[in-house]
Amino acid sequence: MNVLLVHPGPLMYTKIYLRLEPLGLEVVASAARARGHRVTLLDLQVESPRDYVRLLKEERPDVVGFSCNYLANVPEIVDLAKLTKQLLPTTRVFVGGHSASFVAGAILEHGEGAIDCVLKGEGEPVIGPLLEAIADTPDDFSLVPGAVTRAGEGPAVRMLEHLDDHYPARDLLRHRRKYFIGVLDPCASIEFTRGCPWDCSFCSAWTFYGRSYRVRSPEGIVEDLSRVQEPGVFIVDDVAFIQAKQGMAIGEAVARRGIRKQYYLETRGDVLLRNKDVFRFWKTLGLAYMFIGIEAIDEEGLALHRKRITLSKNFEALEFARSLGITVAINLIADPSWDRRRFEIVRQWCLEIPEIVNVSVNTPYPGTETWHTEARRVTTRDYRLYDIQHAVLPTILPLPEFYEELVKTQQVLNTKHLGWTALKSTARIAAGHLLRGQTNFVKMLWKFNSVYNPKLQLADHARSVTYPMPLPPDRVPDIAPQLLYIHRGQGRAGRVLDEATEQFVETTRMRNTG
Ligand code: B12
Ligand code: SF4
Repeated sequence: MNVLLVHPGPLMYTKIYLRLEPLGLEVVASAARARGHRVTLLDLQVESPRDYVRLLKEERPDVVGFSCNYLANVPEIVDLAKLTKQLLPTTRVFVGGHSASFVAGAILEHGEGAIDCVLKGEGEPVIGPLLEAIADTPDDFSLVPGAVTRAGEGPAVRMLEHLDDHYPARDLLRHRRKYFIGVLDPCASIEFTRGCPWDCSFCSAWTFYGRSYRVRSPEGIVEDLSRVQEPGVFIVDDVAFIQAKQGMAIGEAVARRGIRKQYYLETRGDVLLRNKDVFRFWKTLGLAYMFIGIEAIDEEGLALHRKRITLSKNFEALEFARSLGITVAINLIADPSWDRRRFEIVRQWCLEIPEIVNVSVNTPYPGTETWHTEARRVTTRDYRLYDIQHAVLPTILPLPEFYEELVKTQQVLNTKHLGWTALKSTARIAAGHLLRGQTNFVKMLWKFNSVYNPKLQLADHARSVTYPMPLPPDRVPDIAPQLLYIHRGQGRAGRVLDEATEQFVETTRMRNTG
């Protein structure tokens, strides 16, 4: 079959700091190709809706599949699906990905018949069966695992058996030089592990994968890395190097193969402290950037997000990360309960530390525990505002003041790490990029004020809402994980962790529970 896979356009975040290849779609494309299908891939982060229409007319695909990892992209995807059916009425349209899995029924409703199916869960094991079902019985996908149609839900989602089975189809992207993160310009993405064994209340990474944790083999990873052309590599794992043994094994395989890249990764403070040798080793292999989800600078905030880590451990982790001599970025979650004083305290703290501080807004997402506890308080049902840059819960400060304070706090990052200050300290790197025709990093330095603007953020709340997001049916006082999971939780059996690491996860998990 002739298949077109599409990643939707950028959200606020990707307009400045980074833009990454749609890795999920690339592995789905790879699995479809392995079954003999012809695949075209379009990334609307770097191409325009006009390119999409042109491709539809040129390719006349039998099937169009959209990737919906981000809730904020739902309206855009629904509109594109409707446009697709207008132009090519017999083309089958489906949607997959992280967020689509949690709001499958609503997406079908919004589509009013333009979306034939939402495919829940991991795409690799089911894309083949779906395409074959479309070829055989174009109006009935009811036997495809994870398929949700207006007629009902198919058999349970299927989990990929071996992460090494599909290498991302990186060759399908036409503008690979547009992907970057900070000075890693251009930058590719790679996955070492999948899933997270923790269960933070604001996060849906664990509910999607049923708290499983799977690893790729060092050989598979090295093979994948050796195919990457870009000098920068973003490791997309939720928490990198949870298991020291695996981190070391991958590192040794990379060193043996003589691969030299610059890496970005994200991890937890306690994992960093537990596996210091792994991170030191990776520094020698090219680890350049690290992101730590600190989330709060007080114990109360950490408990609220059920982060299972103490403040002192987080600060110790920051000290260690600094000692590695790499660029460290951290995230803090701004709560709608913050008043001016609280913002000021956080701002001062951000100014005092050398790290890049990213401030996001506490947002209950479908698929998280907070969605079930907080959803009735939401002030908007506009999907587009669920991008962790807008307030969707009632704020203590009047909303215009909340945004003023938020952007003022985010401005610290702009002052410290963007604009001329950044150019001075990275002049040689920037000049090198420009000589090679790479402009993403340099352009990023002056974009902050055009994207982060309290007035624009406030105005976003006044837009009319064509597709209102549904709320959960009833308040559930005790949310059983089974109600949240997309892939069924299999307990320890679903986690490839040695005994000591499993214990470490459980100890940190139990900390802070009442
Ligand atoms: C890497 C990553 C990013 C990258 C973006 C990469 C990209 N271009 O897509 C960056 C760093 C830019 C990013 C940014 C953001 N992210 Co992010 N990100 C992730 C992360 C850690 C991994 C995604 C990944 O690449 N996984 C590996 C690939 C192989 O898996 P995958 O993409 O999920 O694809 C699989 C399935 O979803 C499915 N699938 C996907 N697409 C399709 C399509 C079809 C047709 C089918 C059948 C199946 C299918 O099959 C794939 C293979 O199994 C996830 C967490 C997670 N564990 O999923 C968060 C996550 C997706 N991000 C999240 C958020 C909130 C954001 C931000 C809004 C804010 C932020 N600061 O993080 C921004 C906005 C980004 C934007 N669109 O502009 C949330 C999503 C919340 C939500 N419900 O919307 C997640 C779940 C993190 C979390 N713990 O809450 N992110
Ligand atoms: S440790 Fe990170 S990825 Fe894992 S559940 Fe918590 S926030 Fe999500």
